[in-house]
Amino acid sequence: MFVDRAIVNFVSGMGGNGCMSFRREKFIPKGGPNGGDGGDGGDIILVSQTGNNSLIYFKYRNIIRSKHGENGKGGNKTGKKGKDEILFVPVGTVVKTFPDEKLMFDFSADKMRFVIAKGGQGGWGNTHFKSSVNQSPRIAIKGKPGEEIKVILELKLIAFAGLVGFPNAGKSTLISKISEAKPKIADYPFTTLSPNLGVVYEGYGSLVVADIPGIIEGAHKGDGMGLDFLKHIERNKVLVFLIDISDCTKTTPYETFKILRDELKSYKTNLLNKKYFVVGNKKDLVTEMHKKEVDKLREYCNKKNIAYVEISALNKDNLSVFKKKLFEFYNEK
Ligand SMILES: Nc1nc2c(ncn2[C@@H]2O[C@H](COP(=O)(O)OP(=O)(O)OP(=O)(O)O)[C@@H](O)[C@H]2O)c(=O)[nH]1
Ligand SMILES: [Mg+2]
Repeated sequence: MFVDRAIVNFVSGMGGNGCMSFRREKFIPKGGPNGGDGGDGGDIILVSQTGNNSLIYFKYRNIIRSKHGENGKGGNKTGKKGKDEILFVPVGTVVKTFPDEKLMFDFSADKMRFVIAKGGQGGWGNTHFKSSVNQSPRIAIKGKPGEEIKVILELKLIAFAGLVGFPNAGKSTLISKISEAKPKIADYPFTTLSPNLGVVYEGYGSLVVADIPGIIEGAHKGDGMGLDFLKHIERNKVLVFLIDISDCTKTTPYETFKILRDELKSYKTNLLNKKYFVVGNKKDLVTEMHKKEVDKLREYCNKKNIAYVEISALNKDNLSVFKKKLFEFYNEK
């Protein structure tokens, strides 16, 4: 199950009490104070981790606690510090206050640490209070309580791959077949008006794919859906050029691919430096008449060493090969 929001109470451990004690040994009639300090309570620390894609761990835990510190003991023994509770969250998690949703922390990269609740301080034992005027202090301090905080953990999805294609190419159909996403699908252009995200699983791995509104010639000047979707593409690591290979009415599949590349280039040249591969969709509809045009796109990709996969999103044909390719890119460093 994919979980992108959880409300959690964190309660860190109390500090241990300071100890009141005096040395009592044979031949030492008036031993001084020797009560040790209490140990601090354990902290609760969140750490971001790539490869972790869900907040499911937090979903059914209403309260998460760390351990209390141990009390100080005689013989100047300091109590043991309570064990820290270290919890992993996906990169892209934000911590917000409850209930007013103010941003507290943004895990924007791997291995970031945030102490969400600090353990209570251990109390001083009576040794600490010894002074020239008070040789035998009969005072020790109790450990401080830990912190208690209720927050919202939310996962901002950062899509690994973006589906780039003309309107009607089948982008929404594809994402609906490889993930739980349920975007609107229809036989007319500009069905998708804002990006849909879907999580794709393979074995133990998972990644996020974005279904982006269709791109047309002139998109970089604001035509069609305008520039909004191009902004989304900028955050994707890999671009998937999805091309309807059954459609040669206005442009051939090869020309379609070229127009898409040109649009990205006109928007921002560095978009062309992103890793990408090409997917020919609607192979079930390719007629004898257009086969040659499909060959042209495939041969071009082969020649240029661009990975090319042919699928029918609607019939789920060859989707396992498509997913495999996605994860190949994902696992590349
Ligand atoms: N025969 C066939 N039809 C498909 C295939 N994939 C998608 N379609 C159909 O193509 C039409 C457009 O599909 P969508 O998934 O809405 O296309 P889109 O790329 O998301 O379109 P926009 O959101 O408008 O950019 C729908 O009628 C789909 O049923 C396929 O592999 N084969
Ligand atoms: Mg769509």
